[in-house]
Amino acid sequence: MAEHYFTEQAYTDSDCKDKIREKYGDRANILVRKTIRMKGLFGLFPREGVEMSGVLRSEPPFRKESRPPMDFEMEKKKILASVTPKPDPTLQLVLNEVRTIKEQIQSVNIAVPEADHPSIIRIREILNLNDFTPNYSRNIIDRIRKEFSLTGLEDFDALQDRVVEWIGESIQIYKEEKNRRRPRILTLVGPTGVGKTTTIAKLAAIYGTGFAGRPPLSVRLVTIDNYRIGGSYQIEKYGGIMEIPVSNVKNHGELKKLIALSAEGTDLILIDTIGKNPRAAVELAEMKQLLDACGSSAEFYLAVAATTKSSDILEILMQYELFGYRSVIVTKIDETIRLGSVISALADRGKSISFITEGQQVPKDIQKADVVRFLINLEGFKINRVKIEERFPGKKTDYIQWSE
Ligand SMILES: Nc1nc2c(ncn2[C@@H]2O[C@H](COP(=O)(O)OP(=O)(O)OP(=O)(O)O)[C@@H](O)[C@H]2O)c(=O)[nH]1
Ligand SMILES: [Mg+2]
Repeated sequence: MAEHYFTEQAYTDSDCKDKIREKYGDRANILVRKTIRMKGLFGLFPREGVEMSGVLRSEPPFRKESRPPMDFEMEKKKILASVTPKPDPTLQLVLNEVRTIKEQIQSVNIAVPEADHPSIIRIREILNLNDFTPNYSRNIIDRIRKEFSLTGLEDFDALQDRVVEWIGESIQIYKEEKNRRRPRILTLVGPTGVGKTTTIAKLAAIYGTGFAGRPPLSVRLVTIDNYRIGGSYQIEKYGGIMEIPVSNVKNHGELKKLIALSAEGTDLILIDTIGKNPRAAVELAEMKQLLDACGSSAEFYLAVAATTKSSDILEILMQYELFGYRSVIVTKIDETIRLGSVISALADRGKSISFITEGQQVPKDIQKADVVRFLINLEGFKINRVKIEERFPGKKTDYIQWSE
């Protein structure tokens, strides 16, 4: 947009403004006003006057329909004349002033990033060390900026205690709902190799064998793994050792029949499924169709390995949504020191955690999910265990609650 500059002088402000309006109409934008000495009558008796300078906004573009015929050569000349600097010293001065004003306006509009306090830098480093997602870390840092004063930031221990607390608050623990229906049906779904079968075996041992002084429940194991050679072998072996019956079903009808037959005398049916690539949407839908035979009271849990990177976890959480899973079982916690990715991904999607598994041993390496367990595993923070145990008291309840 071509711009012109103007400078006008008069004895008074209003005269000067009138002059400008008369000459340039609404296009004039006065930017600078100066008091000057003006020559009086016959060049004698100088008196005070004003000088106003500014820019002329270019004419509003013509609307297409009302555009008058134009002499393009004339227009071109006019535009060229308007952009060619004139060797006028006053104009040069005005130009300089306009430039200064422009710079001032820009410096106000562009937010200069404030230098971070060393405590904030340190917290950011610790969050990175734990593989928290950039989005999760940004939220924490924003919250620090909002809630901590400069003096507050000086006390690093207090700051990190607070950050650990916020992380703890972002971990949702699954609240077991009391279930009167028997048999209770628990189905584990999830990607390949995350530890579904091992987890099913751990749960079967805990509930079905009177583990840790618990009265044994009547448990039945079910596998739908007929596609892979030896697919059902692993779970059948576990069942054999624990003396827990294992059924191998091939389709929707067989599963439905089995559940109907177990209606009497069975407390818990644990269903092991086949690991699926979360991108294999058709296969997931077929498996879902088979598992629909469990009925609407069946509880689905999604197993996710703690070693998975956060963007993959987000995709898994989404692709398995069709199973309507209640909660997530985080497996292989023992295989990573960076729990940030799983914490951030689950927090991002608002998913709760029901169990964690922390090793290959059946049934020892499974725990009911607990915030403290995640927090004490964080790297780089000095964890005040007494404080966090007070803040996040783990429920010392049974793994699965049964109402009497
Ligand atoms: N370190 C560690 N290894 C585990 C854990 N849970 C399972 N594993 C191991 O992970 C491997 C795969 O476990 P599976 O239980 O067969 O996994 P899956 O999800 O049933 O696998 P698919 O049926 O092939 O999808 C085995 O070697 C298990 O011993 C755990 O919590 N920690
Ligand atoms: Mg398996």
